[in-house]
Amino acid sequence: MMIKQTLTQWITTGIVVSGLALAAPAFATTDSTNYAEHPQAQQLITELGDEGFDSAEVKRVLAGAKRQESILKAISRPAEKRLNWGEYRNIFLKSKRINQGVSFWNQYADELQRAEQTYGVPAEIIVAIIGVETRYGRNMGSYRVVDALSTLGFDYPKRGKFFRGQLKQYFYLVRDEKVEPFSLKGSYAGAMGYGQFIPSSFRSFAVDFDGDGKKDIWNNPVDAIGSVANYFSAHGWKSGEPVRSNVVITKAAQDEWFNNGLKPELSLTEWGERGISTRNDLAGDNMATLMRMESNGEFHYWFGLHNFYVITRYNHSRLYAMAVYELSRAVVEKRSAKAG
Ligand SMILES: [Ca+2]
Repeated sequence: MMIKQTLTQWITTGIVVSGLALAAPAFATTDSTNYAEHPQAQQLITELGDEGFDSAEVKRVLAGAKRQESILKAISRPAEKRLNWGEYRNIFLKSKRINQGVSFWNQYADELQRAEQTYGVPAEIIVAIIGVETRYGRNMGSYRVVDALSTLGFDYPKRGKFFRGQLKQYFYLVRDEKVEPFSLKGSYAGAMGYGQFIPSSFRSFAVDFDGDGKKDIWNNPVDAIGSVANYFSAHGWKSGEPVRSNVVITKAAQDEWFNNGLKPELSLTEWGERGISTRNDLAGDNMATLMRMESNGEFHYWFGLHNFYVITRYNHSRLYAMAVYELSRAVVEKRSAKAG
């Protein structure tokens, strides 16, 4: 039950800025990039050499990596920054994705139940993550991971350090998993497999959930299910607790109270003292963040609770977490309707 406010009543807040077309950045095209010769590659080569890697092999891989202009374009305009909630929701809450979620759940019902029992993370959240990330494995990305991480590590200064760190993790990953460095595919940001793990997440959270000795999140949905559940467990998912609640605004609210960070910063009792409460039956010591999202010219309000915050640890976006949650509910409802 959400409170709706018309767009015109709120437009003065300046929050409604969507659909702004970004001009395509003019990147130089170079076919002859040799990342092994890049000034910032030397540190990586040295570090990996010091940590026991063969420097000639590291250089061979970097020299084989290709700069991809489309990666630089894609990362500069992520959907989370271009779309409002209504537009974003429309991508992920279509009946096709909901129905495919029911099928995925039914196909892996035993494994999802085992993941729920092992990690305390509900099946529908695992299903929804894999559904939002890759449409249940149908779209896991077609870039070579080594190209994505090298392009962003060496030619995207804004986040180059982060992606060079992921590239380093990738060298460990392919060594540990005994895979050919050029063989793995992923998203433009180097996210891999059913759940789109970046290399550091793979190394920290991927599990061999079917016991065949391999952590295969690329081809094995059972390993992906266990890995997503383990990620959520490690990031503090609290079994049986709610994700969000409705909001009742009884006093004039200050603009800066809305969408003020992802981490719940006040308890429901403290929000109540500000005149913001909920109709849900929740203890006052639940921590909450106050959210306002635009859809079809209306604003929608929710409290994001602890488990909402945990979903944002997978992708630091409230739109993302909201889409995952709503897809999880839609799949539950469709599945029980079909069973009934
Ligand atoms: Ca396995």
